[in-house]
Amino acid sequence: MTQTTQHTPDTTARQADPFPVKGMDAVVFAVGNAKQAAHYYSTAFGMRLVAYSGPENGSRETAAYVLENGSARFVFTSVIKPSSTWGHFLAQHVAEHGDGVVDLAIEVPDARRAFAYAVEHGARPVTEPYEMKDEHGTVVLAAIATYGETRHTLVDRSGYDGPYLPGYTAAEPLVEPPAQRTFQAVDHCVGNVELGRMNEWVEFYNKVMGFTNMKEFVGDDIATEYSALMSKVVADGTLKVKFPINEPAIAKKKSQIDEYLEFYGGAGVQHIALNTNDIVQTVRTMRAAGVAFLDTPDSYYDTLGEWVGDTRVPVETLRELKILADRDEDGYLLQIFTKPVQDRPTVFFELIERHGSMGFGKGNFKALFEAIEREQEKRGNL
Ligand code: TYF
Ligand code: FE
Repeated sequence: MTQTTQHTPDTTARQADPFPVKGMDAVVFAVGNAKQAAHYYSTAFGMRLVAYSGPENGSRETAAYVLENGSARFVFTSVIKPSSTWGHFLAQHVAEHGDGVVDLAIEVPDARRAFAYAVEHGARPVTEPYEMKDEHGTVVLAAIATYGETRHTLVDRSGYDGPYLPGYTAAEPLVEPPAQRTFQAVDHCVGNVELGRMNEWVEFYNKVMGFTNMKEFVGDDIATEYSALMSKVVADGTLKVKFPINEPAIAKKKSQIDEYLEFYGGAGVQHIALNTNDIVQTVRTMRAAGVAFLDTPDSYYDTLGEWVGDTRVPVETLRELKILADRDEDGYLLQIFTKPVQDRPTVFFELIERHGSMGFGKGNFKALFEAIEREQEKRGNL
């Protein structure tokens, strides 16, 4: 196997971080119907609406709903009537890609410096640094392009204490949030890129953001044997922002990455992983609310105990809920994947409960990719 089991970044000089980040600021989705998306992520994912922008508070072109769960922040935005460049971009994005992620916004201590560094190191500028102000203070924003039509907005909100950004007003949760929080942070955000372009995008993050490679990856041999994809992970020096990048591999079957690229209409965000402290309760809550997760065969659980050892959750509970488990020298993790959350076989979510392990579940890649292939087959795309 080309996968190694060390998860510390390959960095030698950690003292002078050229591109300091505070963490993910928001995952911004462009969707056909943000009002209904806000409802789904409230009722099915247990998130809470905290801010809103729309015609009622002066935004006549777009509506946007900001939902949070711990430090995880999702923004769902729709076009009401396009007039500006942004409105036309959103309308075209939804037409071409369906519901998807337009922006993986990163919180930084200094957006001007981050933008300048990124552009000097080869990033394509999307939006020059600018300030937004209201009675809550000032936010500095800038944006650079990444794979496909996705962007990274760089956000300095240290001088701001409003509910999200100027232009947004505070909002109340749409429904009573679940008794126990379903998840509390974004663990990683995965991009799918075109065949042969993974290394380019890994180098992009190396150069533009000073991100380093984590040592977990899916290499050539695994790719041709069963995964039909190659994958590498880049992360900032503190591992707060982790971006795996996948590309399709030529294998016996049509790659799940090719299926994504075909239906998304190019490169884009494939999945968002969410940290939970109690994956069992979260999966129960989300399943009860109608969220569909990938299935795992019983045979996986018949042998799981032999290699994964003891985990917080008995194997029989993992089997009941189809939760996957993996262990490395740092500890273990529990994870599960939703099916795609829109009609196109594109964006999905992962729930991950980490106990020491900083990996991505490489011990599950075979079972996981077989489960994804069963779904591809049902869709007639294998
Ligand atoms: O983020 C990861 O690397 C894991 C595994 O299409 C994974 O969640 C990798 C590729 C993929 C689905 C999951
Ligand atoms: Fe993942």
